Amino acid sequence: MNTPVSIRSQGDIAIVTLDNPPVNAISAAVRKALWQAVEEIDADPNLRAAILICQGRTFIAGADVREFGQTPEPPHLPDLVDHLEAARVPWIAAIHGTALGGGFEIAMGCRFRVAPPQAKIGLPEVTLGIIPGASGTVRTPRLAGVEVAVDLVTTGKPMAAPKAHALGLIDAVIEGDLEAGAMAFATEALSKALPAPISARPVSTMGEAFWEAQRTRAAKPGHRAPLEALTAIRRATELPFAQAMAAERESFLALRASDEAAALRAVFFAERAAPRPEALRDVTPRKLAQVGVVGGGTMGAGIAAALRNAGLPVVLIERDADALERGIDTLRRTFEGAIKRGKLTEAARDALMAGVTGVTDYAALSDCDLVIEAVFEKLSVKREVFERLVAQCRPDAILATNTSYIDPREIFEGLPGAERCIGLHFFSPAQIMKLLEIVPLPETSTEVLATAFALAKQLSKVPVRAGICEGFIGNRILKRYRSEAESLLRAGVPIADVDAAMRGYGFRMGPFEAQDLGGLDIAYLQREGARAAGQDVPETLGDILVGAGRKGQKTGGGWYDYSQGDRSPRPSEQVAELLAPHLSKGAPMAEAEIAEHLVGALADEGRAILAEGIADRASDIDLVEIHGYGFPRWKGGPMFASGHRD
Ligand code: T1G
Ligand code: NAD
Repeated sequence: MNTPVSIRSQGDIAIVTLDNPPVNAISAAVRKALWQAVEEIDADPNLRAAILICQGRTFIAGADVREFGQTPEPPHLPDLVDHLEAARVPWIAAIHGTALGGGFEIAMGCRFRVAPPQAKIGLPEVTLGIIPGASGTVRTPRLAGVEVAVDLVTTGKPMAAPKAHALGLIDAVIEGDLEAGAMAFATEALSKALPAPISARPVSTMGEAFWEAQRTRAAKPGHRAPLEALTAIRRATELPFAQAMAAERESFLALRASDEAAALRAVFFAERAAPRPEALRDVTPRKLAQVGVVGGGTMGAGIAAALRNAGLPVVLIERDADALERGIDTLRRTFEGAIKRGKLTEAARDALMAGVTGVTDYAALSDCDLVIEAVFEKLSVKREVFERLVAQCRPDAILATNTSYIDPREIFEGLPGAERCIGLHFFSPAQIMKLLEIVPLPETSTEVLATAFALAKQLSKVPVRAGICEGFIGNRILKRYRSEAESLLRAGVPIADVDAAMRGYGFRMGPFEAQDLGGLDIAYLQREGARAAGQDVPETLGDILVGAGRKGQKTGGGWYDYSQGDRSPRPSEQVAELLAPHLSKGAPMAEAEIAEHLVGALADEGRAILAEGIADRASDIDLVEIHGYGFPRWKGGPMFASGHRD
């Protein structure tokens, strides 16, 4: 029979190798095989220790997410972890890649954990809407203390091996060959008294103030898992081990069947399907050795930073020396921000900047494989840029525009080589936001399209194909969202109630607060442009505010008033007066009803977008909303939340 586990021995140490591609997820077959391995090794009196090591790109990535909808088959994971811990011989987990969720729980069933410096450990269950279900909330505080456990379990963020070592989560960081290092560690460990199994170690209790502070920090509206995780850790500090385990299991099983877990699983799989559209399966993307960026403003500098972070050399071109200096400065400030947040060293910043060539002469773009244009949002400016690009770039170089609204067919119209032209719509700040809308022209070749998807993967972005329409997928839905939010105001719902309702739903900001932050003038200018072009665009409430000079926080007020240096919104008397003639006196609306109304509008527009073929799948629309517009991930996106599944 084909088993995912093989055992060999070296002297008195067994080496147990798990091989279950692609990520050694713990399926029922893996649980059975590991259980069996414990028994076999215990039955061999010549063996004194066992090393658990994995094949492939990573140690165990956790429970098999694909089995979550099914009835779990024995042996159950918590029992397997106990079985490992109670084995006659001590086990040593040799962790490469990532030990996540059930993978780290198995490692905690082992008496020791060792890992190379690049490895990571983590308990990401909350990101799947569940809590650890095999002692993560109960063993972690016994292993490394309550604070460390709370951090790992409630944020779900992975932790690098050196930090995990410093905090006591792993026992040694191994340089060089992992198996050889683990063997040496095992031999040394066998010469000393063994530490107590984790379940037998003491755990400290924390006061009410600690738990209260943690609840406040971890709470996210409508997201149960982080608070349940906190409760489970608290129980682990107050109840005996076995009782805490039983309670953890109960909570885990209840959450596994919850709406938020279903939503987060759907997003998990949608994100992994997105970079590989079925239609491009057999198309080989082109290699990109050098990328040009035209325009070093907000977007151009951000795009250049994203490209550099992925290791691509960049040629940044601006219209004159002054603008170039500003662009290079913006780019450098982006990296300074990362240094301040402790994410980048100064040496790394210097290396990133050294890979940027700033120019004002288009001839410098002649070697680029791809050029991304991010100049002013004006058709004539963009057309002029592309005329120069066509003259200076290689005839096969891919030419991309970052336009938000302009029809890319108009931008490229009449230029030779439309098969190499494409829209690449990044979001601001481009080095941080995960979404990339990929907008092919009718003529774009599949090779160019596949290269755009491959670039997204290289930049760690979530790519979504969007068809051509005003605003593509995201900004088209945003327009509908804002217009529906205004229609609620017209019906008499107060501005602050709409924002509070959307925050209560899980957005970080409501639609009006978000406009005040980003500025009301951008959408206003876009509407004005459409009006100037003869389109019938009715006056919005936002137009009235811009007309009165209220463009958002940057002008001291938009939908709300702001005091200088303070970003907290205060209801505005001036706004009340300006809008009064346009608002009716309606009955108050409950927050849930407001949210339902607005999410329903997002999904309605999404359905129209699907029907027109602007998006390929409902889950793509959900990814756009989650990664570009702050839709709460645990609600799955507007399509998922409205019951629309692919
Ligand atoms: N189950 C099933 N399939 C998984 C999987 C998992 N846990 N993790 C990844 N895959 C698939 C994925 O769908 C893709 O498949 C392929 O593996 C490569 O993934 C009891 C209940 C490990 C860091 O949340 O974070 O344990 O699309 O493209 O970039 O307490 O995968 O190729 O067919 O992401 O190299 C907790 C999730 C589970 C880990 C590798 N574990 N995985 O990244 O590859 S809950 C997680 C990851 C749990 C216990 C609880 C990453 C990775 P396909 P990839 P990668
Ligand atoms: P911006 O005004 O900050 O930057 C534009 C830059 O282009 C300026 O630095 C300008 O000097 C430069 N430029 C103008 N003409 C040029 C030329 N001929 N050659 C070289 N450089 C030239 O604008 P932005 O916000 O970065 O927007 C750029 C594009 O990205 C627009 O099409 C916009 O719609 C789109 N976009 C913006 C956002 C956003 O949130 N700001 C998001 C997505 C897409």
